[in-house]
Amino acid sequence: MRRDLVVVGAPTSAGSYAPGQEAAPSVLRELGLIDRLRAAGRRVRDAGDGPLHVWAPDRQHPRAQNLAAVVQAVQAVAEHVAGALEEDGDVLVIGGNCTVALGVMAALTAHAPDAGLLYIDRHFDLNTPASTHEGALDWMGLAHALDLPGAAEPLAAAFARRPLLTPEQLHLLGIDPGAATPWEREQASILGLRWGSYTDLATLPGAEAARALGTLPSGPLAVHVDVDVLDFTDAPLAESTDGRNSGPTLDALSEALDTACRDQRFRALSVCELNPSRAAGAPAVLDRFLASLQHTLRATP
Ligand SMILES: [Mn+2]
Repeated sequence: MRRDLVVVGAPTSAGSYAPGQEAAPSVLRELGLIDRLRAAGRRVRDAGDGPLHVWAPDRQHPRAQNLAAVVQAVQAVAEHVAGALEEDGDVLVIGGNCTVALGVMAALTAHAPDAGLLYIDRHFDLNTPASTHEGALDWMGLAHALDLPGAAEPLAAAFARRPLLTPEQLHLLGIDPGAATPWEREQASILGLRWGSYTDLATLPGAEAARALGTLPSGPLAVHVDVDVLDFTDAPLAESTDGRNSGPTLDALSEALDTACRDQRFRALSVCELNPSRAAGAPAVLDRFLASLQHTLRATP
């Protein structure tokens, strides 16, 4: 019997390049997210949403835009997830920006310090306000979790643990090294980060997930998905359109998630960077995505 499932929304695009991702929790709920998870046999509690933050340009802090709102959002996620873990639930977090993974890990490591994170993303998210001029914190999350040089103080110090994570607690899948900045490639190498590529995730999704799970610690497991890992032609869901004709299809990603989220250590899944307006011309993809979540989080083997 699987644990009860607590659903949390993190409707924030504060760390984005533009608005959109803040709408994902409400759009997925409207499309029947909670009922579909219940139909999958889970007992589900909808814990509601954290604070709503819609991206706006931050001209006072151009290289770390909307930092205070990003911190507030991740701290709200941490509180929600801590509450769910206290009642012995599994958690589904619908973002929002990829920074919400920090909130999940803050709660999970407070619960058990040897928690692990499987981070599925086309990007390393190892940038800092010093390494990129773009100022969008949504691809700087892991840099702050690892407290890299140049990290923004309020985000690196947002939780009781600092650094929030060590490299041994992490395994990344779906990475496009060609989309990484030179700083990110250098840091991944210095830290000895374990990662797999978007091509391997596309062709061997189950094996890639199993390989990653084998390297992660024995404590509770969080799985994080940036939907930008998906082939945008197959599944136009992400803020970033970098994935056109590359990366896993939604079916392939589902196979990886099925392996990861059915691991004995599994406690939390976060789904981020989903911009529902990307699917405006192909709305059936949102339904396919919900079907994938329903399958991944189902109660029965
Ligand atoms: Mn990404």
